[in-house]
Amino acid sequence: MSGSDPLHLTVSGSHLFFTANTPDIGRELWAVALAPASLPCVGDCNSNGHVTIDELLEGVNIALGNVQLSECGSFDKSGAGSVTIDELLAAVVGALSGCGA
Ligand SMILES: [Ca+2]
Repeated sequence: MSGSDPLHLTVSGSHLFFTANTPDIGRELWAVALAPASLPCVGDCNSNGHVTIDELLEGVNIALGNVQLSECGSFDKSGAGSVTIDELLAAVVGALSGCGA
């Protein structure tokens, strides 16, 4: 996509929308479906596509330092080596409204 100058990247639902230039048509709107695996599923320790209460508790314990991050690395969305409040909230949202597959 070099030289196509993609702009206006916006994620809405399960799609990424953006505009890009093509030599034939000029700037037009594109939409790319995001694969389920690319959606964040923070806190899904066993990678089954669901965040459960016990997984949330695991994340809280990691944040408190009671449990090693290696017990559930999927809480560390930012890759910073720790679990932060926003990552716990992301896990809660995943538990309430679903995530991943
Ligand atoms: Ca799970």
